[in-house]
Amino acid sequence: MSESLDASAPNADATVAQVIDTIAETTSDVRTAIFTERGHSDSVNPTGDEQLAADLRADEIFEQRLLAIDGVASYASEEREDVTTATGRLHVAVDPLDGSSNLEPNSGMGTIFAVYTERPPTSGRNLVAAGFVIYGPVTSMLVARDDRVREYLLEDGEKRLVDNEVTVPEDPTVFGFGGGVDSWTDEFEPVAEEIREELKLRYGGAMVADINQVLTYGGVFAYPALESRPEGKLRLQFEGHPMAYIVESAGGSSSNGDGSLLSAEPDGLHERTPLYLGNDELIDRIESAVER
Ligand code: AHM
Ligand code: MG
Repeated sequence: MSESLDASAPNADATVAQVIDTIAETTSDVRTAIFTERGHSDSVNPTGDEQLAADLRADEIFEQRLLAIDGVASYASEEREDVTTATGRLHVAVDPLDGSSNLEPNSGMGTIFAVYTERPPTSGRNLVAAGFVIYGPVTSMLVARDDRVREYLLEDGEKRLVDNEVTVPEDPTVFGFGGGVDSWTDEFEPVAEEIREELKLRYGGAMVADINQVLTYGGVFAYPALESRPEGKLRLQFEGHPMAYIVESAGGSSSNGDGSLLSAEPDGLHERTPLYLGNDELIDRIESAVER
């Protein structure tokens, strides 16, 4: 499922490795930003969410560190309108601080990253690697590359491998659905209700942590199309594609309600999408119910 790298790009593999190691190293600075930048900013991001000082700081840190890598041709972020370009072959898209509304209640947050062979906005089929970091009780990192997902614990920027092949467990246990029951559509509500009766609720307000529940215990995470917002809340390029790449690489499925999220091509960099991620059987059931 991952695209093979262009033979004319001999440094691409090395660049991917450098991106992953750089993100691992940068997490210490992001942890510091979470500790020191506790306030609001007076700006909103391109999708209209209020930006916290920590969102802006994390974005600056990743832009600076990732564009310093020779092979990185551009940096795109959920927190900035335009793609910043440099020279190189690979393109990195980042959600610098996912779940930042959890900053105040001191709950889980993370960083999501995606490495593309084309400059965003682009299809998920152009991904060559994706991953996320969780700033939880410990800092952990999941990396999907070459059809395999690996999990690391991070200490002082160093990666320690703890799982060489993360797979979605066969028997699903947990579900987490965003958006609020009152705002669900007539198509989603009945299948959501069925699943609610079968599985145990795990929803924390940061998809990095909620997707990691699914990877750990099996189940489903969804931020569906809403009555008031048919396009959903989460962003295809920064959240949908990388999470779909990770979950599919771990043997699960993804959908936007109309097929794999990886096949979805955004018209704009900050386009939103409904998203459904988890065990195949659950995603099939949801997709049949909500099909657009
Ligand atoms: P962010 O990237 O701006 O922090 O927002 C994304 C987060 C996701 O991690 C999470 O699943 C969702 O927003 C939670 O939204 P809600 O507060 O509506 O439950
Ligand atoms: Mg996010």
